[in-house]
Amino acid sequence: MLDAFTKVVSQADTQGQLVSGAQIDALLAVVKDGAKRTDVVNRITGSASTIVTNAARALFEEQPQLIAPGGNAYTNRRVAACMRDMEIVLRYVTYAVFLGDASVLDDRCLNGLRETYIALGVPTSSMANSIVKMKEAAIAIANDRNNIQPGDCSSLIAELSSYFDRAAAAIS
Ligand code: PEB
Repeated sequence: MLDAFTKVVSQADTQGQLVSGAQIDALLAVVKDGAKRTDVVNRITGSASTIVTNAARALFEEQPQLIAPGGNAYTNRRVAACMRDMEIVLRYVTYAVFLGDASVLDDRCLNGLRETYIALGVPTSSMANSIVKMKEAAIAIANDRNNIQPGDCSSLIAELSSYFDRAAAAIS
């Protein structure tokens, strides 16, 4: 599991090079945005169950066949498994945002997940769709203009968005 700093060091080490000025500038930006980063994590964490519940509701409204007899999320047990999976993905996205690096998301959540879903008969495009829905909700909460101090959060929100996209792409 890497963070933005360990990643730069491990890449430099593999190449036997010093950490460059450009890399230091990029990491300085991570430090300067540290409060924003932790705030984004805190907001998503605090609203995690709302994000998951609303995304699941929207998914099942759009694709009612999933919860109808024969659907992969039919029966309460499977709906619960489905919402648990969504929460797991959301949790790993918050870890990635916290660290400023996707490796924890890749290694501990996404690695082999698509194959697992195929084996289980979980429709991967629907699962990816649920992640996109969580992405929209999470961004709305993290970037709520009525609730944050004025400032530029665009690069952090783009980074947040990229972790959701990465998760959706890995399974679809
Ligand atoms: C991945 N999901 C399921 C299982 C596993 C995962 C390993 C099988 C074992 C179990 O049920 O617990 N586990 C999950 C994950 C990690 C992990 C992400 C990461 C570290 O360890 N079905 C749908 C929807 C979708 C869904 C599209 C949006 O129709 C999910 C939710 N996942 C779903 C369902 C099951 C499941 C299991 C319904 C249960 C399938 C079954 O038991 O038949």
